[in-house]
Amino acid sequence: MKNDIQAVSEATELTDGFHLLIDALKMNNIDTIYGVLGIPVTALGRLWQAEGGHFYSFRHEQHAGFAASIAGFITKKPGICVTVSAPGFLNGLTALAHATTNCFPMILMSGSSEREIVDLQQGDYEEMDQLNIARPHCKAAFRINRAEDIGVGIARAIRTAVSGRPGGVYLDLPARLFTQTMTVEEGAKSLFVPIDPAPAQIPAPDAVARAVDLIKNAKKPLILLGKGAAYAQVDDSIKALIEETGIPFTPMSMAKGLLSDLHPQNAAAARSFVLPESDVVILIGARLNWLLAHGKGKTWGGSKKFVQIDIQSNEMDSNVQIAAPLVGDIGSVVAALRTGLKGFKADATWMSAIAERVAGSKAKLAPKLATATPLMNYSNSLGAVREVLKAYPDISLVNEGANALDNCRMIVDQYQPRKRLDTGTWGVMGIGMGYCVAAATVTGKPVVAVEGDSAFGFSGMEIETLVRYNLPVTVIVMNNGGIYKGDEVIAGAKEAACTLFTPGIRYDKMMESFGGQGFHATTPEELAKFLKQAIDSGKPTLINAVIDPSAGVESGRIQGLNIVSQVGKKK
Ligand code: FYN
Ligand code: ADP
Ligand code: MG
Repeated sequence: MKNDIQAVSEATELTDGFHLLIDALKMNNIDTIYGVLGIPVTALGRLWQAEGGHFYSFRHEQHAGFAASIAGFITKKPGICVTVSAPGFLNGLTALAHATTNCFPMILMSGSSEREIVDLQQGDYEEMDQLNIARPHCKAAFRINRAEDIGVGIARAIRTAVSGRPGGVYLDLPARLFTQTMTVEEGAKSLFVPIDPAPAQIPAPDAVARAVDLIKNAKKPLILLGKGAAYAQVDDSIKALIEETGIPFTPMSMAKGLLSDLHPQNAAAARSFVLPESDVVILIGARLNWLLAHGKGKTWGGSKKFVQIDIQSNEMDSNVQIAAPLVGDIGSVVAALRTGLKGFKADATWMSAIAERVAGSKAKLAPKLATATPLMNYSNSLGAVREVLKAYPDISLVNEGANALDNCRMIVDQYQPRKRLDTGTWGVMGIGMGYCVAAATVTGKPVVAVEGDSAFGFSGMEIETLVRYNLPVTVIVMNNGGIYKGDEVIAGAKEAACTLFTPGIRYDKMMESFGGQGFHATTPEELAKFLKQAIDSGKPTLINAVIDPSAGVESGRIQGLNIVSQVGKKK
């Protein structure tokens, strides 16, 4: 019996949907697919690999999807995720929605069943109207029905994902498409590469003048860097704007490292001082959403004027009035601002007041990081991690959890752009192992994941994927035995408290059973030693870091969002 590969290569004059799809992706400089295979896309994976493409195969589609989403963030090229129909598609859809919400370019390609049967609801194998289900969760959803449309379908998907505000695109691939044939010559003619898929968007000169005027008259200007600024890959130009003007900056979580956290103008350690105290805030690729208290309230203090740089025009005024909207791509807008602000220097007394607060916060934090406790807590364990990672400025740090997330963001410094990869706009748990696979394969550099034990559980099975591809990933599970805390007792509960896991789990043994390295760390010294050893070995490793079950606080630093019942509470 001939397999698909032999059959097609013998019929040299014909090509088919499988091959056209592969050719279209390759000519667009896409070399990696993340996915889970099965009906009707298995042969696509086989052919892709046979033709030299990378295929990273996962145990669950959601993690393949998260991998694709973060690959998009790191590279500015759409990350590609391939799934089977109905359930596989739905599993991937969470990641597509996540990519869209976070403004990461990604394309989810799912095989789908026969439309004639699906549309009449006649009960096909994995019957589902995938195209319509995907629509609200992405920038655009397309279906390619004919082999001759594959070229235009891929071009449209790529342009949609990367142009303007980046986001997720769904591409529906009916099973029948893959086996449709065309002559090789016609097929080649039908494929093309989109010209300038993410065109520059130059800001209007009067908009720039308005912003320059506002900034020049500010007494206490502040630059707020969001993950859009990190995504834009104009690191040098943003750094120059900050250094030339002397304006202090504070990064949002995934913008940490765009300028080193140790940069003298970094105001992150004085966040609760600079946000209310500043008078003009320049948002670069950051939205005034929940993570920024919607630009109002006590987080921001009294009157404030915002300059906002964003490629999406209707992001302006989403929460409060924007005094100087700068609609355009960050590269073009920052260049225009630098020209307009030439010679301007922010008041040095403002910067020195901030520097004093920063030094104070750091001095307050330092002893907590170095104080030993009978069982590790978040401060001393992450203090140890911070010290080790100083020697590895180019590792990617994946981070999720509640306390594990908030403490790691505060304690562990970042030195290079796009190296901190975390839960993002949704605060989603489950990004962990998918992000690790993508970060390792895209950068070719080591990855360290700091994972809450609850967060790790969402993607834990994917450590087999890390082992299978022998990726240089070290996963630290901050094991306190529960969600938030591991010692909760609920009076009157029939079962163990609903926030608890089995006490004393050995996640390191799980890694060993798959063939990776496992370590069990009970002190900051052990954690530091194993972490260094793991990174240097380049082998997939899991460190089970035993954290005091009573350490941690409800919902980390966003307690205010975790509402509690007031019924029966004493006034
Ligand atoms: C920061 N800080 C520091 C330092 N860096 N102190 C000392 N040294 C250093 N290097 C201080 C900073 O000034 C803050 O203190 C505090 O540490 C926290 O800093 P952060 O993280 O910048 O500020 P904050 O208020 O926590 O940030 C708000 C936030 C962020 C909403 C943007 O918390 C965030 O990204 N949250 C995501 C949460 C999430 O998604 N969780 C997942 C779901 S968990 P003060 O200045 O004193 O305030 C489900 O339960
Ligand atoms: P954070 O969560 O770090 O604050 P957000 O995800 O809220 O960041 O905001 C990122 C913003 O960056 C989005 O509004 C998006 O439209 C914008 N953006 C992304 N890429 C670019 C770019 N190249 N030029 C301009 N704006 C961009
Ligand atoms: Mg926990």
